[in-house]
Amino acid sequence: MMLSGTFFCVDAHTCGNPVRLVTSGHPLLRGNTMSEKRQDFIARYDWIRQALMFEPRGHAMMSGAFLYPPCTEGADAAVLFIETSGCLPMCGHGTIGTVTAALEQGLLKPRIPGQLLLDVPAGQVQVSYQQQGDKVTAVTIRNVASYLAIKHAQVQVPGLGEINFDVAYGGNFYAIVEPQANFPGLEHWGAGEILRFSPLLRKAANQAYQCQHPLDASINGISHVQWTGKPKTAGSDAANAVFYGDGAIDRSPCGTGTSARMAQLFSRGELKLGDSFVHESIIGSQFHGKVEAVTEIAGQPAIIPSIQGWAHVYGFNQIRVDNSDPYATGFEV
Ligand code: PYC
Repeated sequence: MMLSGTFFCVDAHTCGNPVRLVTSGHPLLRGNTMSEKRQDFIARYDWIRQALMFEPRGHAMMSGAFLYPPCTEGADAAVLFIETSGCLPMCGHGTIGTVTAALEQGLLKPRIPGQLLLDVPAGQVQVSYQQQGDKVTAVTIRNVASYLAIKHAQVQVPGLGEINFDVAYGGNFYAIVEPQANFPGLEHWGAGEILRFSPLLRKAANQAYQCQHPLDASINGISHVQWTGKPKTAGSDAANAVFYGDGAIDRSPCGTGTSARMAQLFSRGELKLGDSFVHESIIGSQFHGKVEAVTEIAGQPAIIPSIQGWAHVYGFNQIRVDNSDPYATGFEV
């Protein structure tokens, strides 16, 4: 059912990628966990996501969140992520932007200053942040357990040929493509190639391989493609470009993508416990990652990664959705 409504939003960006924190118009969601509430939102309220994320109110990269009361004892709040690609189980740049906007606007009151515990659909994340006056200057997320799900996968991509990749989980499942015969490395590609080949690779990968989170069957399928290459910015260890939705390239280095990449590198011994990993986006913005702990998920080796980044609030938006508008739930081109 499609309804009308007015939504107040704090618009921000995390290292260049948008975060629209919706501060009113929250639907009442069924379920005891954020995973259950996410599924209820998808079943009954997806029109809100479509209206606020797609054109003409949003754009291909648009991404946002709603804050909800916590689902577990001890947590400060819960986050529901909305995006052009759907309702993500976890979003790193989204968490950094949500925390920054919510703290600066007085929408979150941490019980312990400088720290937050957040329920998200993929589990729980610990957040620490720094402030200078009223400005939040940095946010660090201790993310959900991240792991290498499929090693040495291979598909034929029309126009490219055979592409080898790994699939890793960092809150979403990523096909991670490293330089190889038919992919010269990100530094040799432009946005045109990423936008052209990513959906083809994702489709072929999802046809050939199945992935499902061992503890939550509602988290499944390869939703994002991560192309890797050499960095351009001083201090970066590596560069990536993450494709999501139908036509988006993350302008940030992607928090869950960076977590997945760290899990992949850890599994090969290229990162060790305590190592840091500075990841650079397609526009040169950086996330500072670290392997915080080694753990396991259902018997599979995994890591707890952290990602640090910053966000800036740039506007306040009152968005009206009216079901007499033929584009009430937006469109994609
Ligand atoms: O930062 O985790 C992230 C993310 C997911 C999709 C876009 N950004």
